[in-house]
Amino acid sequence: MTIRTIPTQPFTDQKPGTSGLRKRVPVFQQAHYLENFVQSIFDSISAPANATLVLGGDGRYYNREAIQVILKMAAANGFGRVLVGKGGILSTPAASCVIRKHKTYGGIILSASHNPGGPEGDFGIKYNVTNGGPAPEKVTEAIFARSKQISEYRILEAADISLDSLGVSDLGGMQVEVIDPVTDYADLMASLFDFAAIRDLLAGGFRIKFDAMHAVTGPYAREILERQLNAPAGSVMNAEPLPDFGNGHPDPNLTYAHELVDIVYGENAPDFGAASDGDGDRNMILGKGFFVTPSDSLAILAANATLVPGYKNGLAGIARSMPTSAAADRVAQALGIPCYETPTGWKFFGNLMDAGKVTLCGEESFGTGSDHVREKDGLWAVLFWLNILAARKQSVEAIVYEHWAKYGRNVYSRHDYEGLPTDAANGVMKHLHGSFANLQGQTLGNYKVLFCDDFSYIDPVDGSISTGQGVRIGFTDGSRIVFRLSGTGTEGATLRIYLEAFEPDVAKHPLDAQAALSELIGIALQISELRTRTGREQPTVIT
Ligand code: G16
Repeated sequence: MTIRTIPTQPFTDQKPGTSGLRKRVPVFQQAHYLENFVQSIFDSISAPANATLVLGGDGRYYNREAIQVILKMAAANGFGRVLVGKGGILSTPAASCVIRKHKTYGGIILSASHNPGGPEGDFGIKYNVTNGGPAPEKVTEAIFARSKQISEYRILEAADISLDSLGVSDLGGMQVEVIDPVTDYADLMASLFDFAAIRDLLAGGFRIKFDAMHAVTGPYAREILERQLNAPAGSVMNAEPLPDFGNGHPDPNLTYAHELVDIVYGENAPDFGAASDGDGDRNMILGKGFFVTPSDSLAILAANATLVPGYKNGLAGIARSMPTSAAADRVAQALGIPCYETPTGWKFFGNLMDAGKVTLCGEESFGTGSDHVREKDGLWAVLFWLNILAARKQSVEAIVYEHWAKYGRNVYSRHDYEGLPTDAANGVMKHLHGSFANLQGQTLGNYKVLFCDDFSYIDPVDGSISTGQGVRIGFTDGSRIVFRLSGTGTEGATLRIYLEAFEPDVAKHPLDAQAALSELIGIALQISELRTRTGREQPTVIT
């Protein structure tokens, strides 16, 4: 087998976004595109000779082809061993778990998360570092810088490796070990949660429905929920991972997980519903005809953490992304523990977890996790909820209402305007930046502006600074509007408006979030001039 050095030209668009490089499949299929980015990773991470890598993805279209390329490039770049999930499958949290458990140098995860797949869909690649978490900005910036200068890459000339049976094979002197993608992860879950109590809950007739959305969590959910916890067969739906996710959009929210939503809001609904996304790191939690916002979910997990064996000694602290509601802050205050506010992106939680400053982290974008791995973790959140439900023996809805009665409710919603012309979306953000001075102190209907700024963050562990992380308009009563451009889309621009108001009065708590936020929604549209600037009348997705 010979190592070939292939001359190449840089691509200018290989800047990783919120979570790795995400592009349409045809972009990745261009000659040298994937190879350039992989070589840029290898050139930037200073891996020692014979280091071990983890490799796997969410099974989407182009996963298998990309894995073969990356294996041959890893062999040509001096790696000693690669642990690859059988069939090329590893969920994002499972990859993080494997990196940590086997103490590998890092890992490459192939996924465009919740974005659709298929020949015309999205593909993605990201590098995770030794702690199992997404590469921090200094690493992704180095990879991007390298991608703009690259002139050659190295690849082994060899036949493809079989990914479909467990075992070790040799690839030009590098060991390729095909591992079961579920075992290490399932073992970790069993070590954190009271499986016996959850088994009793399910044996007692508590019915669950988990929608894997034809994405990567199918095999994980079947093993853990149906085999280990004895949930009846069929409790996991859409369990076969498919390269195009069954033509679906594997994003666990009320719009895209409508098949599950119809079930839990329908007749004879199960007691608990949940869904996960393309790569298994996101989660949506539902009760019977009841939606738990991700922000509330984080707060409720934190408030009930000591009911769960893995967290019985309490939490060191909580972290949430800036646009996530302050519901978790109220719990942290009551528990007397710190709560950190970070920019959007799981990579910002890694330092806080490594330094032992936080145990639980969460984001409004359907992400929740803890220091058990360094990624958000969809099935972990589902098991956490099931453990709480088993311990409290109440419905999801009752637990949420009790929580609101105790802490007050941060009424919350996010309105997404997807696929906007990039110029128009940038124009909205520029207009908002230009309005700061004018908005300051202004009264808008029942609201008075207390502050407006563009969020920036100083990492308390390494002092790194991240600016331009979202426009915040704060009002004197604690309400808030946040505007941000998504960093994960691949077509045009997605503008997100995050709306939050606080309602302490328990008597008003059954209120509908959209109705309660209607005045703030109107203010957001007015001050951003979104409708006139983009020509869009309605958001594409409301969560
Ligand atoms: C990624 C990041 C998350 C982030 C989310 C949304 O999630 O890991 O931290 O909250 O994107 O980002 P944006 O608002 O920029 O689209 P995932 O599940 O796509 O990997």
